[in-house]
Amino acid sequence: MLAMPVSPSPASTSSQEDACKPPPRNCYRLVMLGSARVGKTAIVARFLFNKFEESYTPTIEDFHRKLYRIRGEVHQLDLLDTSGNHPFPAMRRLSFLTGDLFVVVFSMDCRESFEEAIRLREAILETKVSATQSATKSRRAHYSLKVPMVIVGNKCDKDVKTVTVEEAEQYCVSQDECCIFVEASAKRNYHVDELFYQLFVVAGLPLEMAPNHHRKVPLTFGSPTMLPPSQPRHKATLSIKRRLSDACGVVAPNVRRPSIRTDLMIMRTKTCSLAAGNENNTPGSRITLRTGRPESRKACSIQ
Ligand SMILES: Nc1nc2c(ncn2[C@@H]2O[C@H](COP(=O)(O)OP(=O)(O)OP(=O)(O)O)[C@@H](O)[C@H]2O)c(=O)[nH]1
Ligand SMILES: [Mg+2]
Repeated sequence: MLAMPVSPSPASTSSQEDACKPPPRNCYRLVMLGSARVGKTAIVARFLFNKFEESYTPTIEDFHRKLYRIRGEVHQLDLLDTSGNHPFPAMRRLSFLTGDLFVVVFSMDCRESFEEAIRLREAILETKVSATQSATKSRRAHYSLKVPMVIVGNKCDKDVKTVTVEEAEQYCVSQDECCIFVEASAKRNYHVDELFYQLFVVAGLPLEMAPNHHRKVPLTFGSPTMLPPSQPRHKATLSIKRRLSDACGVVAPNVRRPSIRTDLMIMRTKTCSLAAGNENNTPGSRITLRTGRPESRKACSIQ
């Protein structure tokens, strides 16, 4: 996110993959957070593979990548699926700082997980603000951040619910316009596409990235991570519907998680860029950092 370009992580190696390399400004990291067993991994599995597993396998940390070609440009979405047990607090903090977009999940039948989702949102914002204050070496500035975030009430297929849609919605409304609530069920495939669509809307990212808005490219298409060639320039004059149908995406296979060292570099770049208050009004820019005085407001952007 944020104004300073961050190089895509060195997960791709071959020259064919290099041909599909997105410019740094088109690389985004989405972090899945929430209590254990609320359905984070199930939501990711629906989003990437349209699959659902009844059995439960606790996650330690999983990393996925999806590549898109949208209106001639390559975009890269990295997904970090975290553990609800957060065995490594330092890793969790790193995920707050390297994340551009967040999906914070709770289960509609578990009140404690809703309270944890609220704590997580607060922790993400506090961590980003305090890292920014350290970078500027200023404790006086009052920062408020807008971070694209969907709070998901998963397992809405369950008969017994201990959290109401109204209170979850009310909480998000009390935050800012970049925080929205979506009720979903990974099991029934209810609103899973919708929650990602809403997230891309508030983040200002291309809406073609949402599951139903691009063509899925089969892995058998040449090199596994090879996206079809971009369309000729004159396609820009085509109707929106036609251009949307030209968007395509593929889940990159066998992607390694970037090293912690790379993450630390990404974190430093993003924090410094937030602290610099670098202005960038490109579409796709929604992460904002505001100082207390309106006249000195600066915007930071997803790059
Ligand atoms: N009824 C119902 N069950 C679900 C739903 N989503 C996930 N589950 C089940 O809930 C259990 C936990 O799902 P996971 O996706 O593994 O949960 P998680 O949040 O990733 O858990 P950790 O990795 O431990 O943090 C699994 O048995 C899933 O099958 C849902 O929408 N409805
Ligand atoms: Mg999991």
